[in-house]
Amino acid sequence: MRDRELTERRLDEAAEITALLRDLLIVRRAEERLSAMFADGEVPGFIHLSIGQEAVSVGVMRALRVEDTLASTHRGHGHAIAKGMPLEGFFSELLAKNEGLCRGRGGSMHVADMSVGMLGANGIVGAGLSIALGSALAHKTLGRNAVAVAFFGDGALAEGLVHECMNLAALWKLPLLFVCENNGWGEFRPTSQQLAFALGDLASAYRIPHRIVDGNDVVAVAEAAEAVVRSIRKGEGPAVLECMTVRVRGHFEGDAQKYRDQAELDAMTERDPIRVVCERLAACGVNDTDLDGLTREVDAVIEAAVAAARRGTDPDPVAARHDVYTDGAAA
Ligand SMILES: Cc1ncc(C[n+]2csc(CCOP(=O)(O)OP(=O)(O)O)c2C)c(N)n1
Ligand SMILES: [Mg+2]
Repeated sequence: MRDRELTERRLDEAAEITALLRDLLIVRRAEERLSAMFADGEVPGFIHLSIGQEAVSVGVMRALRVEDTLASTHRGHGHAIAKGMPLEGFFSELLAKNEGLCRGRGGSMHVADMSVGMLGANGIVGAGLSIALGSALAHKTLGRNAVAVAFFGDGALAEGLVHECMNLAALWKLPLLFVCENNGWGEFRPTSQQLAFALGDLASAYRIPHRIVDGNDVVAVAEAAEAVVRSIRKGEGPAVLECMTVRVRGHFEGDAQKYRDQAELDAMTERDPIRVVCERLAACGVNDTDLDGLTREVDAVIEAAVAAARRGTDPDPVAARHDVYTDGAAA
């Protein structure tokens, strides 16, 4: 009987981990698709890919509900997709189509979807923190049992806004989770050359609990996120989750990364989140994960979204002035 219970528990765990793997693949393959479309000149503007960092988005989102909100960064595709933004609206937005979730006006760095609590990517480093802080204040003031999440990179730690937001979140005991994606880089320099302190020390200065986790292990991120989100929901105030991860691609798509060591680039495959999750599955006794089959299934979903986005309509240049000026009637 006990053996059967153990086997069932292991199967449940394997099914949960396989669902996380699928979510990782959706983010990975969507960004790889975008990368190819960008190289073909199909995506206007700049894109920054989160390839290698997907376990942070997927793991944190596992702990969130639809009413929870998040503010993102310039590297925000994973946050958007993992929070539940429909892929068709996402690709339409990235292709600047009228059918995009922001009617093509936001693009990669300002993609948003209020209906799933995704308050927006952000081209201004650190700016998402104050948006998440405001959202957390709204959750608390309106008595919603919801949590706001501020995603930011280690490069943002040098911004004054991070300090202001930590102070207010702690002072007002807001339901705010700070998630730092620490990939060791800020643009073209290691952040060790940009920062005089560690995030844990900063959090303790504001008396905010800080937890550090392997950001390439989606199971570890999901477990840590569930624990901290539970305490935030209970009204215990903000928390910081620092996810140690790896930026696989250049700062922006097209950056040749001549400033990085080949050894560092080679070591990244060892810690690839998809590889790590397959190891997790093997530890549960699942050695026959059909990664190719799962990838094909995910690719079909992505391809359908891309095809629908391509059928979308281009905005009329005259519409550039819409939503900017009023007609004066209200003045
Ligand atoms: C306020 C502000 N300062 C500088 C920049 C230029 N900039 C863009 S990304 C970046 C580094 C961001 O590093 P990090 O926050 O670690 O994110 P990562 O790119 O590693 O994901 C900088 C300095 C900016 N966009 N906004
Ligand atoms: Mg960084």
